[in-house]
Formats: sequence, structure tokens, C-alpha cells
Amino acid sequence: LIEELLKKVGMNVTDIEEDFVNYLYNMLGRNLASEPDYHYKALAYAVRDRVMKLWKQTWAGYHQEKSKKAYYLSMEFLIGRSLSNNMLNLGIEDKVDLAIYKLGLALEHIEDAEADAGLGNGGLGRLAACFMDSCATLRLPVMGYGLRYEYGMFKQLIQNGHQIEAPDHWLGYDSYPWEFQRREYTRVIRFGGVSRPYRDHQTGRLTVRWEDTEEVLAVPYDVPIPGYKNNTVNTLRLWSAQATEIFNFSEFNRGSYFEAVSSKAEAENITMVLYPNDASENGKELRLKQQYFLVSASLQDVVAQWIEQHGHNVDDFDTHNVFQLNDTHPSLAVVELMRILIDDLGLEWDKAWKITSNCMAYTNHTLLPEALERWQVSLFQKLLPRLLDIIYEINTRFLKQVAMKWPGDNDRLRQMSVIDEHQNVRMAYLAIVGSFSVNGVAALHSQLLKDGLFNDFYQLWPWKFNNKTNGVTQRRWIASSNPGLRKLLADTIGEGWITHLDELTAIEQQIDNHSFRQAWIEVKRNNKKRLAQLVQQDTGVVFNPDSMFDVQVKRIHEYKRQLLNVLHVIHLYTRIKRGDTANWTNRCVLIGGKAAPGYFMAKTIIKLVNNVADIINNDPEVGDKLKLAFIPNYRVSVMEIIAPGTDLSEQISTAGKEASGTGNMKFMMNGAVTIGTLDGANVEILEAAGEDNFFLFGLKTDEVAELRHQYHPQSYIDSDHDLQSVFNLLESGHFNHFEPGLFDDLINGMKSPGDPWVTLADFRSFVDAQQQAATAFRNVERWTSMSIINSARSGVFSTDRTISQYNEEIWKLTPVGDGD
Ligand code: DL6
Repeated sequence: LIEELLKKVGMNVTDIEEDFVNYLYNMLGRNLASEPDYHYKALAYAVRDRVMKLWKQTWAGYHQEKSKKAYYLSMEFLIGRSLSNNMLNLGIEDKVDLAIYKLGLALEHIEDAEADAGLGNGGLGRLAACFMDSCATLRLPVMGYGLRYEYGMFKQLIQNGHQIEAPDHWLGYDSYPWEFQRREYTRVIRFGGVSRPYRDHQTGRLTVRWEDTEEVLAVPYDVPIPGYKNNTVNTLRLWSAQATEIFNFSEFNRGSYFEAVSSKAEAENITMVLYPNDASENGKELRLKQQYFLVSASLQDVVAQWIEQHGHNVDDFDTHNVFQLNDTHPSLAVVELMRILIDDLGLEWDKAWKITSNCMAYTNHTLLPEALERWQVSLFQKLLPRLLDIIYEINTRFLKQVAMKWPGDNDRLRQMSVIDEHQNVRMAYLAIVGSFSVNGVAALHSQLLKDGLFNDFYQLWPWKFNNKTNGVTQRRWIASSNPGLRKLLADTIGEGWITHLDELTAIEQQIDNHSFRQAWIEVKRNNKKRLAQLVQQDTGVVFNPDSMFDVQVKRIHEYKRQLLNVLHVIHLYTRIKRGDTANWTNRCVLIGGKAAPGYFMAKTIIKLVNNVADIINNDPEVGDKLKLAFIPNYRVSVMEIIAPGTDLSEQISTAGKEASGTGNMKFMMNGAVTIGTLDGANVEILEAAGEDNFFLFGLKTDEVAELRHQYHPQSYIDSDHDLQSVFNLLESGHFNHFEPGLFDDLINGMKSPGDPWVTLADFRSFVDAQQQAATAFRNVERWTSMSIINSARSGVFSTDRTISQYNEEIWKLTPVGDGD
């Protein structure tokens, strides 16, 4: 019967059409004339049905084979929309399109009704989502574990040029159609209480009990992750916090109804909201609770699955399981696995440590000291006393090793201790000590980790350190978001690149083919029109598709130097105003990104962009020569329109500060040319594209470090007329006539010898590189070649390559199934 039922979920147009109508009418109680939101839900359910059989088969296959599995532990999965991606990977887009068309509806409008699942801040979370796609496509038994935040990344509104944050209730009022609650796998998570030593009378063994704790339930919601046309569907398991009934009941019995209800709310608060990456949020109790909640629920889940399959013998646990820690956020996994093995399964320390440190692998995503997590010992004492015991023990044993390696070197002991002088737990050190692999996310970044931040650890354990340059999935970032390019590629070289992005190199052979070049230009132009429409709709600014589209979209941060971009825009404006416009290239500059709510400087940068835009866009003398717009609420679905429509990709961080970047790769794949510093993965983009197809500028990492000792920003202003004009205008209040002093902090920051981002030092070479880009753009033939070459050589930036390397060098999993 079950087989029969599953067979009925047919893949042809009529089956899909019938199911869609059935969901719309019978389940949602709506009709064809209803809001697109209902059409979206009905279609999502119809598509989801087509995942179920494969999902169950994949799950069963993984268990049958008792194969080694990897778990990607991440506080963030920036999924974005799922409908079009799932249709693409299932290979049913055309059929769905036709089914919907037959009903008189447009698939595009339906797709647009889906809210982004914004369960991440930026690059780190989006990387996790791209990884999930590649793991499924490579048929690797990898499960994602994350949190099901009720409120994702905040919505950014722009009012009078300022960023205003609004809550993002992405789940809507009913359910998220892609998830399944799996209440049967609920886990109990403990907080607070005390850890008490205790002697087992029978065995005489001294153990510790973690007692008098408060308990919270972790309820899993599973999201299917289909691989590309390979009958594989992996799982992303997101945990949601719920109060235990016992917890409420005991309060209730004590006659405190109000306390019972409010403690329920407090428990459920744990997964209420995603923390926006914000230095001012560091050290927040709720954040530590979130981290432990994720880690404990996920590890309990994996251990329970192990016991179900293998019984209580965990001797081979580490040869069958590997956990990839997405930054330090889940690094408590090291401690929690020790706790489970020792307290729950009765292992001795040495055996537990061997298992734990053989199955943890840590990825670092930042070099910025302020982003390195530290948690106060006192907070651990209060929330996770048993884990603190274990951290102390890990540290004591680790420091003994350090002392053996460097006898008498007390500075080393202090420098390397997992607990610092101010009684903070250094989470990155904990992660390194407890892992067999430590990787950075681009070649330069991984080198800088070894040379700088983690040098002591590198000296101790050089074999742990490796590099895994990031990537992005071409399924979402070309095939789904750039249908024009997909078609052109399919017509020219077939569709092999959808799973083997290297095959894009074949288009370079078409570089002299006139009709291919014309088609390439046509695709870009259509994408620019689509982007211009979005910009006009969201900002009111009109972009002319004949102009160069110059784009910088990413989180707003001083190190990413949106300010340098604005200085250049102001410079172009001063040129127009003084009539210096011979051989001019018209340019539309687009900037977008969210500032952390407590990050004053970043928010002021947004205001500056908007004020400058206001002046420029309303000056008739400027006209089409220059436009500037700030796109509000930048997110995954917006990037899907931006990347295909971009000519020039701005990757202009201070060298040595951007770990990798992944937006840079999305742009490159879609035929944009990069203007960038030698930072993060830009280094590898330059290497792949070749220096003739990249606009390189700025100081290198070591030059920045050198300059910081004797940095005199004023000297750059004094010796550069253009920079002087820009500062004269800024300081005259030209962009803040009725808001005096508004930009003083930004101006003073750039003029301060302590400016860590050395913005003014790179101004001249940035302006020169921009001039080269402008000249190149006016030469359509040259630009078209550059654009084709960038896309053709972007193969290495697929997450399929990244994940293959994780697998070959760290996880060592065997693909499951044959894909048929
Ligand atoms: O690795 C993904 C992404 C990199 O591409 C960016 O360069 C980097 O800034 C980002 N890192 C973070 C750090 N957050 N923490 N911790 O988001 O990771």
C-alpha cells in the first residue's frame, strides 16, 4: 500500500497540477484567485511530496551501510528561498512551470511569494547552506545541525537614510512548508545546578553528577536538502526550544502560576532570535545558552543513533563520526562529547579524549580579534558548571603538554592557556585543542592563522593545520538565479557544469565567436534590466542599463571599507562638478548590506551612503554620469538578482582582514570583473582570472601591518588633490546640511593615525584602478572578453570542490548510493 501511495506521487505535469490544486483547495481552503502566498504554499507542498520517497530512501541507505557520517554544526544556515532550488535539484522545473501556466498562473510570481529563511548573518551562514547543497549533490552522508530561530536576521528598513531594524518573523503565521517536526527525537538539555562528586558504591569509581538543573526540551525540525538529480536527499535538523512540562509543573504546584508561565517563556526564548553579529552582544548569557543548546541536542542525537545501531560500545565511534565546527560557536561540542562519554557512558578520561579529539574538526572564519569568542568562567559556573569542570581538566592536561614541549616557558603557558588571565574561556583555543583538524577558508587566511593568531598552536601541532578555500554552489548561483546564462551555457557547452563547474573553461574557446559574444552581452543586458527594475522599485533611483553597474553588497563593516567606495563616488562627483568628464564612463553604484544594530560606525556609513546618494541623484548636472543607490534589506533572494546584473564587483577590504569572501565568487561566476585588494579569496580569484582580468589595487597584508606603526593619514590628504577635494566637500557639510556633525566620527576615524583600516592609504591606488576599470568598460570588446574569462575560470570556486577537499582530507566519507 505504501509503495502504491508513493508511486502515485507522479512526476508528470498532470500529477503536479492535480496535487497543487488539491493542496490549494483542500488543505489551504483557497482558490486560484487567492494571494500568491497561498499559491506558493500549495506548490511548496506539491514539490515537497516529490522529495519524500527519496528522503526516506537516503536516510535508510545511510543507516544500512553503517557508513561513516559527518555532521556540520553551525549556529547559522542562511538558506534563503527553497522552492526554485528544490525544483531545480529534483529536475522538475519545466514540468512545474507548465503545470502552473496551464492554471493561468505565473511561476515567477509564486516563487517571489516565498520569504527568505534568513537564519544567518552573512557569509558564514550562507556558506553552510551552500555546503549542504554540495554534500547532497556529492551523495555524502552529511547531516546539518542548527537552530530553528523564530526570528531570523532582522529586516532592514531605511528611514531618512538611517537603518531601522524590524523583526523578521520568517515562519509566518502558519508553518514553514519545508520542515517536519520530529517530536520523537526530542532531547533534554540541562542548565544551571551544581556538579557534585560522587562515589559509586558498587564499583568504587569516583564520578561527578550534574544535579539540580533546569531542563529545556530540544525539539527537532527536519528540512530536506535534495542533491542535484541524484536521488539523494540529505537532512538539515534545526532545534527548537520548548519548556518541559515537569519544569512548569513544579512551579505550578508551588502555587506560582505566573512564574510557571514566565519560566516557560524563558525556556523557549533560547531559540527565539538569531544574534546579529555584533561586538556589543559578546558575552551575552542567552547566546551561550543557544550554543550549548545546539551542541548538546545534536551530540545527544548522534550518540543516541549510535547506540541504536551499535549498542553501548563506543570504541569505534570516532572512526564512524566526524563533526565539523562552523567557527567557534559550536566549539562546546568538544566538552559536551567528553561529558556524554564520561558521565553518561562511563568511559575513562583518556579513552573519552581519544575519541573526542579524533572526531572534531574546527573551521576558523575570522582574523578579527573582536570576533574571537571568549566566555566568562563565572557565566560557565552559573549555566554549565559540569562543563566548566571538564574545561579545567582539558586545560590542565593541555598545559602539561605545552610545558613538556617548552620547559620553563611560562609566557607560552599564559599565551596558550584555554583560560585567559581575566578568567575567560578562549573558545578558539578550546576548539584547536579538541580537534584533529583546524582550517582557514582561503589560502591567505589559512597562512595568516599559522603565522599569527594561532602560531603557538601551529608550532605544537603543525599537522592539524590546513586550508579549505570557500566556494558557492553554482546550482543556486548560476543555474537557478541566472536563467539567461544557464541557457546560453547549455546551448554552447551542455549542462555538465551544473555538477562539474570546471567545464566552464570550455566557453573560453568561444571567446572569438561573434554570435556567442553577442549572446553573452545580451544576457548581461537583460540581467542588468532586471536589476535596474529592482533598484527602482526599492529605492526610486533609476539605473540606466548602458552604464557600468558597480556593486558592493555585504555586511557593513569598517574593514570591508564601504567608506573607501563612498570616497571614490564623491571623487567622481567632484570631477563632474568641475567639468573633468572627458572620456567619461557612466556608472551606477549600488551598495547594500546590514549593519549590526549596535554598531554605530556601520550605521553611520549607511546614512552617509544615503545622503551622498540624495545629492548626486538629484543633481541634473550629474544626470546619467553617476548614480548611487543603497538597496535596503540585502538578503539571499536579492543577491540572486544582483549578482547576474553586475559588471564590476567591489572586494575592497583592508588586506589581511577578510577571511575569504564568497560574494566575490558569485559575482565572478556571473561574469563580473573584480576590483579588489589582495585579501581573502581575492588572491585566488586573481590567480584564476589572470591579472589582465582583475583590477588589483592597495597595500598588501604585510605592508598594512608595517604602515600601522607610522601611519599619517593627513599626509595622503596633503599630497593628493583629489583626496583633498573629497575631504573639503565632506568636511564642509555638503552631504549633511541640516544634520551638522553627523559624519564627524567617520571623517575623524579616517584621519586618525590609529585607523586600523588605513582607508586613506589606499585611496590613490583605488581611484587609479577604478579609472582603469572605467576605461576597460568603454571598450565593449575588451570588457566582454574579461567578463567571459572570469566566468570561464570560476570553476574552482564551486563548493563541490571545497566539499570534495573537506571529504578527502578531513571527513573521509564514502558516497552513498549510485545516484540513479
Ligand atoms: O567563511 C565564510 C565567511 C568568509 O567568507 C568571510 O570572509 C568571513 O568574514 C566570514 N566570517 C564570519 C565571522 N563570524 N564569525 N565568527 O562571518 O565567513
